[in-house]
Amino acid sequence: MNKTVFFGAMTAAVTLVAGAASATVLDEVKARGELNCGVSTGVNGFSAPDSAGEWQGFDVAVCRAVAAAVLGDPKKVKFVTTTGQTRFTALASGEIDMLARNTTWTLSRDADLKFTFAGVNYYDGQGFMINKAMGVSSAKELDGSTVCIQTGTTTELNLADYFKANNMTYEPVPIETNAEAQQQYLAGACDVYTTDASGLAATRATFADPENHALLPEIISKEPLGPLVAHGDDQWADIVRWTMNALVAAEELGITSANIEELSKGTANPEVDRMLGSSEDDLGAMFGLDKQWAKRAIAANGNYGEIFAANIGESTPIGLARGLNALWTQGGLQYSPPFR
Ligand SMILES: N[C@@H](CCC(=O)N[C@@H](CS)C(=O)NCC(=O)O)C(=O)O
Repeated sequence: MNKTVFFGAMTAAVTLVAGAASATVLDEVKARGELNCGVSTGVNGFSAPDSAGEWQGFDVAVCRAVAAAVLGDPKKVKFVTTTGQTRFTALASGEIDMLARNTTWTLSRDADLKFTFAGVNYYDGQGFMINKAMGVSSAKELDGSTVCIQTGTTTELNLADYFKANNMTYEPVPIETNAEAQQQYLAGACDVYTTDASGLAATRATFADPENHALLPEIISKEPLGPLVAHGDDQWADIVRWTMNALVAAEELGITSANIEELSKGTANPEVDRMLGSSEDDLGAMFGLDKQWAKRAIAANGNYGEIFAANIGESTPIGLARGLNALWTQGGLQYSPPFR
């Protein structure tokens, strides 16, 4: 074999192997016709089935936006329930294409477990809930208490750090799901329930007597929560990241579910036109989607602010203020890089 033929054959072989190994997540999702999205087993307002069995919530909306962008239909999602313990195996094994379940972005989840966080859809921190009858007004008074705590979480680790740093002890009551935590806490099996403050607010909102339970003022950690995908497929990570960015950018640019149809006919704002697919630029083609991907993602549940207000905002029983999750233009941290 002469040199040229040999190298030609080598190149062909390498291309073949690379081709076989590179069925992308996007290809798989399209071929399946459904997005496998990992959610929690149930946190009111974030991800839980409604009375008709339809999944609803702030995290569920991220799954639906991605399905709308990729498959053209926000309903083409299979919701796969995961616990704090099972969520990472489900993602690493490919059982789910993405995880959208109040998961904190940490160094070890990134570098050791090998996941890519697509961004932060809720800036949170860990808090404590107690029954007011306990007569405690600060976490510093919790020495010797029993604490319900979900396993496989950052919550467990922060709790240990906080009590150690404050020279206090506690008795953990390990639990698997939020429903179990709620049950145990209400039954008095633990004095305190600790988790992300948003989760505490969501849980308390389902109690028959929310007024008898207090969230203590201390927030003991940073819990930047967001959706994640497995390492190894940057195109897929980009799609999830930019779908999230589209929701935030839409709020900043004033694109809402009410006006998106009208705006997508063309506006005086070139960035809006690029996002909604009415300009010459084809951003979607850069990661294997069409020109209307972002329009569909936004139309699925509205912009970030609409999703927040409808599921967990101040007019819902959960009653969360925007706080750190306000847009950067309103003093918060929600900020999308430019669409260009
Ligand atoms: N953000 C923390 C904690 C997340 C967590 O497990 N939260 C609980 C309490 S809100 C939860 O989602 N439970 C829902 C379930 O058990 O399905 C982490 O990533 O480790």
